[in-house]
Amino acid sequence: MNIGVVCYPTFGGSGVVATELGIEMSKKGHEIHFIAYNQPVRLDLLVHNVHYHEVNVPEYPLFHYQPYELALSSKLVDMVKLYKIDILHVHYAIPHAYAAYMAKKMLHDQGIDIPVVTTLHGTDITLVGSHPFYKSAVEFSINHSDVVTSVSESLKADTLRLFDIKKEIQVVTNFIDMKKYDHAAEGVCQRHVLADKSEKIITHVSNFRPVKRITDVINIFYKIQEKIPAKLMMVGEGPEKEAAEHLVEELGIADKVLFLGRSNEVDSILCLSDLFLLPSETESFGLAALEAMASSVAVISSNTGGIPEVNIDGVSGFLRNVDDVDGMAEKAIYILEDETRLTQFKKNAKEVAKKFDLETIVNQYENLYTNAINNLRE
Ligand code: GMT
Repeated sequence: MNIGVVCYPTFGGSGVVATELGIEMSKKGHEIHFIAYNQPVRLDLLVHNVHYHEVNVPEYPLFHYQPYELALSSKLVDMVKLYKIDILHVHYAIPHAYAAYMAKKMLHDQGIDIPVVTTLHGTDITLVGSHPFYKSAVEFSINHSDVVTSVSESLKADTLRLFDIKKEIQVVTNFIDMKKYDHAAEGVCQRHVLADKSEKIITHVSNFRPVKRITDVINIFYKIQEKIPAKLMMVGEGPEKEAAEHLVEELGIADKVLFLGRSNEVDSILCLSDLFLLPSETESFGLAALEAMASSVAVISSNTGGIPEVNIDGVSGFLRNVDDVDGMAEKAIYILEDETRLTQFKKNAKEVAKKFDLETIVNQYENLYTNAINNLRE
């Protein structure tokens, strides 16, 4: 198959899922065309059947807002024709599903029919998509996709609750390449680089948006380090970073918190971590938590959205209500204070993560593409 993939090219989870799925599909012999405004961060182009096509939106004085959807839909039409793309898979509904719908209509006028698969990832439904500013267009583009998938049961339920959906939504969960996380076997985890032997390593990875409740991360860690020698690794960049840096100063823990910025070395950081913190306000899935679990890192998280489908309470870690900083800190200390208990939780985390190993999920997407193409040809 020739597959067109539209995604955000940033460090966000939807872009990561889109990129890794595309790469896996290329390993199965499919021709993959990424179409985005930048090269996706996890994309390595040294593969003959993976291509990247950039969407350009030149500035023009009349435009207060650059018409990205228009440029994207034009680019999709051109790429589908030029590379004989059989199917378009768009990740994150806004504005990708809308642009794909427009492209599909334009192509139809030229005698080309192409199916569109839309994968809903999270805030395209919850925080942003259901806002009255966008709702009608998001609802329309979901209902006009040939196939709609969501990354968790919880996100599917949210979509059905927030929109008038006429399409079936298939849950295809996010996935992980377990092989990538076999660090222990490779002996590559360099704990001593970041912390003393006596210190536990706690990690948070995100794009530091308000939804991630970054100050909760700092406050939970503050309580942990009062009881247990520990370091906190803060990985990522975003609007809440400055507030977090100030809080760290105010609490007098600057020597225990490392802001590591955006990193392509997340795997190496997780490899040396003991505990992962994800106290988000809302989270459709929590790919960052799954990556941590695959690295044998126990997770303390909120119990919102799809997180309970990933982090299992009392097994791979613990879940508490959003805002329950004390409860999350208490459970973190409970795990960290006993070496045998910590080892067990870390082991469990990896076991739970195995449920999301990529092979099954990638096959699910492949079948879904084949069916969508066949349905359109019938
Ligand atoms: O929806 C977003 O906030 C953006 C998106 C992203 O691109 O980072 O994150 C969502 O998609 C991820 C991949 O499917 C999920 O793991 C995240 O839980 C989800 N984020 C939220 O729901 C806040």
